[in-house]
Formats: sequence, structure tokens, C-alpha cells
Amino acid sequence: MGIVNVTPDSFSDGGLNFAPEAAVASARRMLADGAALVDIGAESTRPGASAVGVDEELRRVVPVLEELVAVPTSIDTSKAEVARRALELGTELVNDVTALRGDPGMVEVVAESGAYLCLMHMRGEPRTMQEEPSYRDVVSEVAAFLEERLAFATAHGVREDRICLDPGFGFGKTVEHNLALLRRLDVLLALGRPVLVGLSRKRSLGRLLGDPEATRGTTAASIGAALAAFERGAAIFRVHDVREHVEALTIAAAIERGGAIDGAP
Ligand code: HH2
Repeated sequence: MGIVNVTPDSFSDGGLNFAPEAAVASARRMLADGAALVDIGAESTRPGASAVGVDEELRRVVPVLEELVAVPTSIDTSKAEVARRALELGTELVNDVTALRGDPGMVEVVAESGAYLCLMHMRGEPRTMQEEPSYRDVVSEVAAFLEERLAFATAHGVREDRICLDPGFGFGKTVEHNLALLRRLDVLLALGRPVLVGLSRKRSLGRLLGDPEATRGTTAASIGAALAAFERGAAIFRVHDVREHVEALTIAAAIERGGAIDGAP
């Protein structure tokens, strides 16, 4: 899953894809580089980011999706109205970082459309979520949250086989919390749904590389984290640097599968 943020303020590609033509070109390049779909978002969720209204979010996202009608996309939104419009324009997956808690109308929009859905764990809300997050046991608390959200979604008519789960790296979590969740991805996989991971360029990676003030991680660090997640069973990787991740994961998958790749000596 490639990332295209149609925002002026995202933590890693803010401003780069704010113009619709630039966003469309980035999406097409990511697909050419091997992405299976492109996640279009118009509201930054980086720590401290301020909220965007529904009209502004639609103004940013609609021209991009109109150009990408025949292209597999997901919509990174927590607003039912934005998801509804995106689904009308052909989006296949709703990526809701609030896990259906942000807008009471969201679950119905997803259920009625039959779209895929990503449920992500977040403690608090983006403006304040990094203010001393604390857990008794982060792995079991995140798993219990996702289990409850999965039950909520299916009780409201979303098909279980359409849902994937995401621990929400960096959303109300310290570096240690993120590492614990990555190390014990098996606990989330035990919920029976594919796991999506969003580790790409996250600040925890930069901090692990030794800069306590880092606001983002490098591409190499992102790939290292993605491979560790792959080894633990993650199925979907939300990334900025598509080609590099596709190459690294292709090799990891070939090793996992065993046997020769067609055409390889
Ligand atoms: N991370 C971000 C945004 N959306 N969605 C899911 N499912 N999982 C994630 O980890 C995730 C997400 C934050 O990253 P980014 O989109 O690059 O930045 P911003 O929120 O500043 O636009």
C-alpha cells in the first residue's frame, strides 16, 4: 500500500503531493513500482496535527480520486461523508485510524458499500496522543481493542472477510510500545484477520537510530521494520518508498516460499 498524502503538513511527504496533479502522478508511479493499492489521505494524523473540516478534506481528495477511477485506492479518512464520496468514485478500502469511533455514520457507509475496512488502534487523538502514553500491557490492550472493534464492525453489517487490523504504530505509543507490538504481532494475528503495518518513516525508527529528537525514520530503517513485520506474519505494508519495499519484500517472500523463482538461475 503506497501512501499519498494530499496535505500541506504530513510528517514525511507534507506538501509534496498537495497539488492534485502531483498526487495523481505519485499514485501512478507507486503502482508502476509494484504497489497493490494507493492510500489517499487529506488530513495529517501526525502527532500534534490539527483537524481538517469535511469540506476541505473533500476539496483535497475528490479531484485526485476522479483522476484515479480505474486505479486501486484506499481512502485514509475518519469522516463518513469523505468515505462515501470516495467509495462512489471507486475506492476499495476505507482506512479509518479511529476504527469507526470518529464518525457515527462511518460503519453504515462501509457496511452498505461492501468495501474493505482497516481498523487501527489509536490511544487518544492526534493532537495529544504522544503526551506520555502508558499501558499496563500494550500488546494485550491493543489486541482487546481491535477484537472489540472487529465485533462492533461485524455486528453492524461489515463482512468479517473484508476487515484487516492495524496496531497503529506511533499512535499514542512510545518507542518501547511500538517494539513490543511488532515483536508480538502473533497476538494480533490470533484475532484471525490480516494485519496491516504502518511503520514507514515513523519517528520511532529515527529515534532507534540514535537521534532522540528525530521526527522521521529513514527508508532503510523502514525496510528493516517491514521485514521484521513480514517475518511475524504481517500481510499489508503501508509505505512511502514503494519500489524499495517491494524489492525487499519480494526477496523475503521468495525465501519464505522456498524453491526457484521463474526464470531465475
Ligand atoms: N499512519 C499514518 C496515517 N494513516 N493508517 C494506518 N492504517 N496505519 C498507519 O500506521 C497510519 C495510517 C501516519 O503516517 P502518514 O500518512 O505518512 O503521515 P500523516 O498522518 O502526517 O499524513
